Amino acid sequence: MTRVLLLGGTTEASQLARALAAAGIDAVFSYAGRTGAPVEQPLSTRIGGFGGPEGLVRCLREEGITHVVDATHPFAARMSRNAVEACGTANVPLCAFERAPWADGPGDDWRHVPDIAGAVAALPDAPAPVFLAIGRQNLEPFAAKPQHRYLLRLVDPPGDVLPLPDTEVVIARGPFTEAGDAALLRTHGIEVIVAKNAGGTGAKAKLDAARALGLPVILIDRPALPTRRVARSVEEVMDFLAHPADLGV
Ligand code: 3Y8
Ligand code: NAP
Repeated sequence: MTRVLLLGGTTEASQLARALAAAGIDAVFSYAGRTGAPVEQPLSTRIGGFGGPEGLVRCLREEGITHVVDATHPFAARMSRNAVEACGTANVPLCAFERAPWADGPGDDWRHVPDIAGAVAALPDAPAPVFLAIGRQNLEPFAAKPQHRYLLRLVDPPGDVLPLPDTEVVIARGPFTEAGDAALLRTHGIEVIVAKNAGGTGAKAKLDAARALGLPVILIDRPALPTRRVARSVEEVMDFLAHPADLGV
């Protein structure tokens, strides 16, 4: 009997949750518990960490999970690595549901950097208004360049003190629109944007707005992940659920 653990937190995960519910497939949706009020899902939902790979193995066994779909964000690297390890240990088939990275096109002025440190290094030395659109978890390294006025967009109000001296905070939850992001960039006189190469549609608006306004983007590459089966569509995930034995790695 199929019972799926869906590691969520992205647009694709929510899309897949709707498809699994519509197909009447038994599934558990999992959030890390990063935000105060995550979007409701049409599946039974658990919130919080598993307690590392060992905790995930216990969950797989106790919940009788037959398949795991890792639909977490490309930058949720620890979760993805733990899923590969735990599914190997528990011998449970795993498939990632992942969106392709964004690729620059005509009119884009993107500077690709390998990681957060690379993004800090790529920022100019002269003070500038910067839209730091990477969320809340990776702000500390930017304290190395305190001279900039940082516009931050966070899902929830920042409880603790922010590590940057000159910030303006916007509380908003995506998905965002190009018009809305263009207005945000203009209102704050933004001269450079820092973003993760998240892929997908929910965070792309700021890149489209940057192109329209002729602004440079410092784009952070995704962290490397272990080899695992990857699906690029709901149909491919459904095929994995029907035929988990196929390699398709
Ligand atoms: C908790 C669940 C859905 C999922 C929607 C997607 C799109 C909107 C755009 C900007 C970039 C950013 C951030 C972002 C987007 C989607 C998706 C996406 C980027 C929620 C959600 C959870 C999170 C966690 C949160 C992180 C933060 C990152 C904000 C829910 C809303 C910057 C990533 O305060 C914190 O601690 C927030 C942490 C991880 C990155 C960071 O390091 O701070 N997402 N985002 C999930 C959980 O608990 O398991 O609250 O409903 C989901 C979504 N956020 O169902 O429609 O699919 O990517 N999320 C980035 O891309 O750089 C915002 O502002 O332009
Ligand atoms: P991460 O750094 O890869 O994971 C850190 C720990 O958080 C994991 O080891 C695990 O804890 C727990 N965790 C992460 N995702 C989980 C999930 N879906 N269900 C249960 N536990 C989870 O993760 P992150 O980058 O903070 O991302 C957390 C959540 O936000 C994920 O759902 C992700 O899809 C979503 N998200 C992240 C980003 C981003 O930019 N990173 C963007 C959009 C959405 P244990 O070790 O205790 O098991």
